[in-house]
Amino acid sequence: MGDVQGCLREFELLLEKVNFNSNDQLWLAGDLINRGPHSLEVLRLVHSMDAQVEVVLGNHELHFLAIYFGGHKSSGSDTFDGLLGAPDAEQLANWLCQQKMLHHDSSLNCTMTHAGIPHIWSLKRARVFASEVEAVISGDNAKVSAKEFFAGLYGNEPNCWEPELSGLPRYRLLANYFTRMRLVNSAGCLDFSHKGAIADAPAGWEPWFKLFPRSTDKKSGMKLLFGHWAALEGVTHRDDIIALDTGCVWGRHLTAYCLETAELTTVPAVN
Ligand SMILES: [Mn+2]
Repeated sequence: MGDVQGCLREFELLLEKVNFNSNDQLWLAGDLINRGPHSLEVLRLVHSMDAQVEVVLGNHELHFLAIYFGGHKSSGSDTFDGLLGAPDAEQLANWLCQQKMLHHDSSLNCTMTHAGIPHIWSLKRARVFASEVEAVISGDNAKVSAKEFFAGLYGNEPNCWEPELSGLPRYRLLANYFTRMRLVNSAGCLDFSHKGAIADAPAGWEPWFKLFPRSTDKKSGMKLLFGHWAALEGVTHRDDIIALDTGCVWGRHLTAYCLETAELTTVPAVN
């Protein structure tokens, strides 16, 4: 499922509509929280489904963790005050710190990240880079603590990948690729200004998935699932790259994609 963003009612309705039961697994593409009305309740529900859920972190989870652990303040557009003040906020924040930046299932040959994977990395390399960020967030990096990472998370620089990058700039950029990427140039640099439709992209910049190499074997080729970019309205023009954010929090739809059948199920936004 794509970005729930605190839309509890639609999330529950979509789980009902796909007949989600105790034998099923649910993959969530990140941005469970913020902008919508029920961040705390959505996070509690997903946390309670832990054994059946694969979550990758989105920019809104990282933003919440940057406030909770990194000393940052909420902005006026944030809607997770209820979560920040909840008695179980620490438990939920710690649980988020154990979640992934990238989830890969080799038997299904499917990979999910919140924003995508840039064409300059192989899938193998992306998995290594994701695990680097996961180690920092879960407190397993000897040089950069989770607190330092969250304190220094914000920023658009550097915006071009270089293997030599180290320390905080490396992990900030990796987190930006996995959670904020939309447009890239041919060198794989990130643009942070454009959030709208592809047709309005500035010259020299393209959606990351347009440059991402297609698997040579169409039948056994891997699938890539992502959220984050509501303005795409679920359209990538590629059957191997699935855009799941269909703008529920903006009054459109919440979408589920069945990994076995490629069937899409949606529920409209409630309000
Ligand atoms: Mn996002």
